[in-house]
Amino acid sequence: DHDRRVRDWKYRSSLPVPMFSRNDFSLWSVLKNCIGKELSKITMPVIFNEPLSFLQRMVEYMEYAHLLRKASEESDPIARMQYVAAFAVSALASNWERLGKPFNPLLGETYELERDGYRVICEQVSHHPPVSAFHAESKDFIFHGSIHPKLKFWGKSVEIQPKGQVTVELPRWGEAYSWTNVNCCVHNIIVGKLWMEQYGTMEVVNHASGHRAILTFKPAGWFSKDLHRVEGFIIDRHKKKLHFLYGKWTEFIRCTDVGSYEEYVKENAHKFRRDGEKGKGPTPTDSPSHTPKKVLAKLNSLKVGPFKSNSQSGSNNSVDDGCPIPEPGDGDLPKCDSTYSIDIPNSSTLWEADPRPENTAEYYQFTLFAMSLNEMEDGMPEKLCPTDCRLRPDIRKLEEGDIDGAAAEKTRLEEKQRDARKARKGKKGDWSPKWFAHGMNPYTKEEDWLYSGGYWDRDFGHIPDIF
Ligand code: CLR
Repeated sequence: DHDRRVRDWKYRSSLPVPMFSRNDFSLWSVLKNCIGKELSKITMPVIFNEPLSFLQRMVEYMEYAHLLRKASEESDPIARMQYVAAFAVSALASNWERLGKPFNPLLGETYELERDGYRVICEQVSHHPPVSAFHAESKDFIFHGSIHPKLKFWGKSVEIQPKGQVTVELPRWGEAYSWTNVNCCVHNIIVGKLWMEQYGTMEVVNHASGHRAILTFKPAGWFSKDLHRVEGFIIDRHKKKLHFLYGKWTEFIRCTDVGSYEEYVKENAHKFRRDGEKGKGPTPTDSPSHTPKKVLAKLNSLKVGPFKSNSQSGSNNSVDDGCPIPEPGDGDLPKCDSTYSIDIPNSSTLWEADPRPENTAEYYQFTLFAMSLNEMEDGMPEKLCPTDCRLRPDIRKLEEGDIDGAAAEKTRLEEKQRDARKARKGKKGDWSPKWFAHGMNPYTKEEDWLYSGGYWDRDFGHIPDIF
C-alpha cells in the first residue's frame, strides 16, 4: 500500500532547500520570561517555525482519508466505527517528532486542497481567540470541524489543548460521528531533546446508532512502556464491550474481539504489571495535574538558576506543569517500548502509518504529504483564492531558507493585520468569515463553525488583500 502510494505520488517530495539547523538556538532563552503565558501572545523567532500555516497543519488530518472511504463501504455499523476510530487516531500520526511551530494564520486566511477524490477548505475564522475551521467533502464522506488550540507554557513543557470538535458524516448511512481531540504536551523546553506526547481520552460517538469508541492515549509514564500507546473499546448503546482497539498513534491501530483480549490479558498478566507497582520507584502519573510546589522543586533540582531567583523575587507568581511528568531522569526522551509491543491473537490491522521519507530530518520531520502542502502546483497561481496560505510570503521565504526575509515578512503581515483591525473599529459590520458561519453543531449541540458553501465556485472578486 505504502509503496504504491509513493510510486503514484504526483507532488513534490522535498522542499526547495533543507532546513536551517536549530542547534545554535536556545528555545529556553526565548521562553524563560513567559512562564504561564498563552503561547499565541509570544513572538517567537522564525527559526522555531516550520514553513506551514496552522491551516495546512490541520489538513494533515486528511493524510489517511481513505479510511473514511473504507468506513463508508462497510455495511455493518460496528465495522464503520472501527474505521472511523482508526481514522481519528491516524489523523494525529503526522505530529510525531514534528516540533516546529506552524505559522499563526492571519484573520481571513484560507487554505484549499484537492486530492484523491476529496477537497477541503479551511479558514481562520477568529483571531482572538485563534479559531481555524475546515470542511472536507467527497462522494463518500463529509469531515468538518473547528479547532481553537490553547498553548500554555509551563516552564519545562508546553501544554496544548486543541479545543473544538470534529465531525464525520457518512451520508450513505445517514450517520454522523464526532469526537474531541486529546491534549498534547511538548517536553524539554529547558534542556534535552524536545519530544511530544498526546494523552487523554478520545470518545468517538456514532450519533445515529449510539456506538462509541472510547480510546485512551496514555502518557508515557515513568518507565516509558506506554509511550505513544492508545487503547480502548468499542461499546454499544448499552455499554456492552464489542471490540478492543490497541496500537500507537505514531504507528498502527489493530482490532480484536473482546474474548481474545480477555484471554490474552489473563495469560500475559506479567506484561501488564507496571514497574511502579513492584513497590519500587514512583507510580506513573496518569493525571495532568501537579502541585506548583512539586514542580518548582523539580525545576530547582535542574540547577538552571532562573526558577529559584524568579520565584524568590516574586516575578513569577506560580509555576505549574500542566503535563504528565514521565521522565525518571530529567530531560530524557523516553525509550521506545518495543519489547512490550502487544500482538493479540485474532487481531486485524485497521491502519498503519507510512514510514517517513528518507530526507525527513532535513525537512522539519515532514511526512511526504506535508512536503506537498505548500507546493504551488501548475495552474494554481491563476485560480487560487488570494487569501490562500500558499501566497503568504513569510512561509514561502522560510521554505526557501531565507530566515531574515521570512522574519521581516512575518512582522509586516502582523502589522498589516493590526492596522486592518484598527481601521475596521467603529465601522459597523466589522469582520465576518467568508466561508464559514458560527453556529451550533447539530449532532453535539456545541458551538462550532459550519461551512456556508460557495468556495468552489471560485468567485474571488471581493476578497480583501491580507498579505
Ligand atoms: C496536535 C493535534 C491536534 C491539533 C493541534 C493543535 C496545535 C498543534 C498540535 C496539533 C501539534 C503541536 C503544535 C500545536 C501548535 C504548536 C505545537 C504544532 C496539530 C508545536 C509543536 C509547538 C512548538 C513550540 C515550541 C515552543 C517548541 O488535534
